[in-house]
Amino acid sequence: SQQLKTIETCLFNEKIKKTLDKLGDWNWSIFELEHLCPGKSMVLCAHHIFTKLDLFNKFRINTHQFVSFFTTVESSYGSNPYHNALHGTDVMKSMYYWIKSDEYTSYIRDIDVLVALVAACVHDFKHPGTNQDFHNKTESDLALLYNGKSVLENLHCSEALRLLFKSPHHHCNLFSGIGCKNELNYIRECLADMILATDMTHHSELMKTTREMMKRRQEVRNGVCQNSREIERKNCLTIGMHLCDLSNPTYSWKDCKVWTYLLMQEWYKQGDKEKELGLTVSPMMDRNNPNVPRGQIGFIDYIVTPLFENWGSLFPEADVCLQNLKRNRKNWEKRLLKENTQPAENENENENEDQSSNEEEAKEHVKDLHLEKTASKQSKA
Ligand code: 8BR
Ligand code: ZN
Ligand code: ZN
Repeated sequence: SQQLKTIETCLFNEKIKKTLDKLGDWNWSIFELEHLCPGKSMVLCAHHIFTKLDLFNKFRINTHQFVSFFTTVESSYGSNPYHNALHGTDVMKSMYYWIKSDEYTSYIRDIDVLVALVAACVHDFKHPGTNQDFHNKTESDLALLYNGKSVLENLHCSEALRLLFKSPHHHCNLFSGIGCKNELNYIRECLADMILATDMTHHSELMKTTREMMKRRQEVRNGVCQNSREIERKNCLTIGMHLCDLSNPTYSWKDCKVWTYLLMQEWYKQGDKEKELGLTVSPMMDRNNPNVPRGQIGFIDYIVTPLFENWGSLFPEADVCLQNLKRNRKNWEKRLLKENTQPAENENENENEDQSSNEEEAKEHVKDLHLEKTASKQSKA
């Protein structure tokens, strides 16, 4: 098929090959790949990872269905500044980092590896660009459909399952090589559990489960109880997924800034809608009253650091994440100080180079996303 040929051409490109070769590093940047092949990062990353992990053979995955599935997910994800296919791909590449850890994979089975990668890709599929709170307070169809609970995550999951199992002629059924009914039911269940776990309202519950895992592991080490790996399988998957979703502050400073900038663009758009509707503007979403460094420091201190510290006591591969997190927190702190010492009217004059280059870069990226949209429209026409 044409889609397959396009992918193969990309995979022969030396620059793309070189970039993909480093995909397993925590500090690897998805933006670099996206610049080389706009709108194709997801299918290329998935192809690279599935090949490395021998998933095509292990699960008898048909290449055409593989390409159809990931190409369709990528082109129909939605073109939000933040919640778009690139974020899905980014979460998959972070999931791959944990899957490369022997300690992590000792808790899960081969089928879980496959499901975790797919779940990461689709975990924000068809995101409307506004958060759950917005849907509930505007009594949107989505809020009514899902009774105000995990409305976005239910949408992501339902749309993904529909694409996988209900697309005409099983066109996108990545799992068509799996004959066993039980195994297929397990896949569906596991996909749903992982995607629904990305709802932030489950955060404290997942933190509690992490602490229980830490305690049980200590007990296993002390010989007090039996090896608990089977009990921990689901926990590793759901917590791992939630952690990958919240990884931005643990990346390189450059990527951390770009992702934050993109999230803010999306939040300000929601803020604008709230103003239009005469609603109270949600915290952090008012473009006339930005509070980014303080918001990020709060997010790092209360959410991301505790999560990664606990996770790090289970998986030593988290060291690099914790180091980045510390540095990034310092950088936000510097910005906060600067904002507080500089009078607002001087803001533009004294704009540091760092900030403006960050925004330029992010804008450049947003442009790419629009290109991708037109490109996929053209290819459909
Ligand atoms: P989703 O990707 O499913 O939206 O989950 C991530 C959530 O974490 C965001 O919606 C947001 O509420 C919060 N968050 C904050 Br605060 N800062 C973030 C950042 N820099 N990157 C990602 N998420 C962030
Ligand atoms: Zn989400
Ligand atoms: Zn997400």
